[in-house]
Amino acid sequence: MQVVYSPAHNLHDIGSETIMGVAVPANEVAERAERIREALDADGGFPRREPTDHGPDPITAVHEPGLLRFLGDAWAHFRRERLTLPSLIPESFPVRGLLEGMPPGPEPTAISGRAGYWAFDTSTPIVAGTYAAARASVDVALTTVDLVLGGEAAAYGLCRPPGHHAARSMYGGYCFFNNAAIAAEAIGRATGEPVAILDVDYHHGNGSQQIFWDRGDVHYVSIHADPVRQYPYYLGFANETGGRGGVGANLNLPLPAGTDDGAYLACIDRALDAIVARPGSVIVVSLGFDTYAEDPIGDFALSTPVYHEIGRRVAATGRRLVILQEGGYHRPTLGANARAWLRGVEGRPFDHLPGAG
Ligand code: Q9C
Ligand code: ZN
Repeated sequence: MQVVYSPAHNLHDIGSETIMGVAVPANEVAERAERIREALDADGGFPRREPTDHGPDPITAVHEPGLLRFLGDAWAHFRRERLTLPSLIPESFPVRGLLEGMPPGPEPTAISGRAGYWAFDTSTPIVAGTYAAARASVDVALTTVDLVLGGEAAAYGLCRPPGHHAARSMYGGYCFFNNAAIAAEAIGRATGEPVAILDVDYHHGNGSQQIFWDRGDVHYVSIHADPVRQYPYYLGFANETGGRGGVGANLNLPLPAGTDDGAYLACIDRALDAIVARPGSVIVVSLGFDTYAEDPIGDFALSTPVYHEIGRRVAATGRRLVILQEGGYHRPTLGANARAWLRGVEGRPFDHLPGAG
């Protein structure tokens, strides 16, 4: 299987994030993508290429142009205002209660206010190279789409930063542009067919859900930690099934803490049954390994071998697969887990790497 990877992800080089206002070592770090790249290179069965530049139009096909403008300009603006802070993190947000009963105002002119206007959390720092890395991550996704529309049965885009928390007009959750949504939109436009997104990151992909909420031509199906106990908290419940033209085209399958291989596989079968019940020939997979037992921010209990079986079952739908990396933060096992998943897709045997997973 071909792999698309860009070294530009390294430009999004963040040392810390904040958890409830306190600086802690970042989870979403460059080492994640490097570990996966190294494991796939070592396998020998994953030829790798760099992305081609697809320009801004596929981004504004799903995102508000103001978000693209903000992210493109945020670091330069930040440097003009506050030269001493290591990264741009907002501290004030136009939340529901602040604006209640009143019309929203304009985008502020100060950088802190601008960041709060476009962000929804404080765990997504912007640094000097964030925009270049986020743009390259989109190009990775779109180049993966090109491979599949060009005839590959499946291809893998090693996207970093991830994307599924980014909504039409909002970044956050370590995500800036929604790579999977941009890919799904591009596939729909190129093929004229409905597209499915299967989101198996540990977290609900609130951004992907929001972008396609009203649309029946993109079917969003997500398996994730129940938002009553886990980020992103305010979306991802089972009763969210889509609005207007998208009624019935959104399926959330929230799961409890401790979910193990068997329970997860049963849920995968439900998700795949829902996907194949609708027309379409391509599935965009939002692939996260934060479902792994040892993930530092997740509470599921999946093993490395089950990723091979999940990949096998997803491929058994017979649909073409655009597989895009989202989260997963247990760095020592990311390579083995990605390799297992992708080998499962290809029907190659699982083979356990000593000392990993
Ligand atoms: N206690 C993805 O997996 N909150 N994003 C972290 C940790 C943000 C996860 C809090 C989690 C975002 C793509
Ligand atoms: Zn996640």
